[in-house]
Amino acid sequence: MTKRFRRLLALTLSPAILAGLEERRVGNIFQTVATPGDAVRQSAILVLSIAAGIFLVVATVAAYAIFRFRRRPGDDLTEPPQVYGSTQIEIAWTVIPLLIVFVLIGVTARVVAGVQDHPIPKDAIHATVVGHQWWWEIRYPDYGFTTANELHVPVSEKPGETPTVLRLQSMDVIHSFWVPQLAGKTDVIPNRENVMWIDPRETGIYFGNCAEYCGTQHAGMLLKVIVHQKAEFEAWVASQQQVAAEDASAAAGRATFESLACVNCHAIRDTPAQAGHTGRGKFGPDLTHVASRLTLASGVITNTPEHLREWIRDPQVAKPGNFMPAMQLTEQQIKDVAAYLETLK
Ligand code: HEC
Ligand SMILES: [Cu+2]
Repeated sequence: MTKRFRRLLALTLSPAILAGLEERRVGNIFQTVATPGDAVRQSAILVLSIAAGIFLVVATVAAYAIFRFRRRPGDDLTEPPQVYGSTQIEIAWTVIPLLIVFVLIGVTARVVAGVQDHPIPKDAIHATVVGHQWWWEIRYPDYGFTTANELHVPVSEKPGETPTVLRLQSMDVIHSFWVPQLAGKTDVIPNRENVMWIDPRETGIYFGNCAEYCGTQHAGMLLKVIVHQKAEFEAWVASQQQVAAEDASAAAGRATFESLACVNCHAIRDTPAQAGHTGRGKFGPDLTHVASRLTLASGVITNTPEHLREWIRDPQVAKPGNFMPAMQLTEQQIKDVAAYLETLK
């Protein structure tokens, strides 16, 4: 089975079917572990049950009619009597669906308002998630660092205890932020900031996707939410706030990186490759701690030394159409630059 097909399955099927395939939490909207996700699950179940009820009634009546009034041998084949107009039936099939629709509107509006107006405690964590074609920039304004594609948050033992508030922005086209086990989709729209929040109650890694078609690599715009115990989250924040210690063996790679156009698109904090006011170093993911990430290229490849070298050699192989060009480096340059990036833990 191809990786992409498996990914698609993982997003649509239940974990039982997938158990042998992938050791990870799949994006199943029926296994929610956060307050907004729970609300979405409950309303989804209500809508599904109403739809199932309607289906049962219609299918039963149709099956009865088909069976009861089927053609039998010896039937005379002229048209049967035609009956026109019944005020009662017409009122019934107008009023009943209207009532059902109003119930659904009411329930949905209540869920949306409940999630939107939920009080957010003062010590909530704040992150800004910026959709780019085709990766996620993740800024922690209160902590002063930027990362990519993997959103780290603390666990909430009690509902809403330490929620993370997400400010969603787009650099280019419309994207949509969706982590099915945590919350409903929220669109990520240029020139607008949508706000949502999550309060996962179980530690672990939750998978998400861009859920609004945004171009060639839309399906390669995966994201992970990594939920830590509180102390672990604080340790992660502290390590991201530091910069990696300079490593003498990486000097050649660092010099190569800084001499190439890499720095026009990528920032590395506290080095000459710092993000500039002109937008320099902001087009691609911040690489200050690139070696600490689980994946590269928005979940498309795992972060191994070999994948990193292949990525630098030609990013178009793993993720065709993405906006990082093959930089035509020599094998030695690739080795050096990759070795340098590997030190950025
Ligand atoms: C024209 C801008 C541009 C240049 C120049 C560029 N990159 Fe990139 N790079 C990107 C973009 C955009 C991405 C994100 C691709 C995606 O996931 O769709 C990326 C992704 C990466 C990643 C993966 C980061 C992650 O966390 O997923 C690495 C590593 C990387 N680039 C290294 C380099 C190196 C090394 C150079 C120089 C040899 C370089 N880049 C040159 C734009 C650029
Ligand atoms: Cu998309």
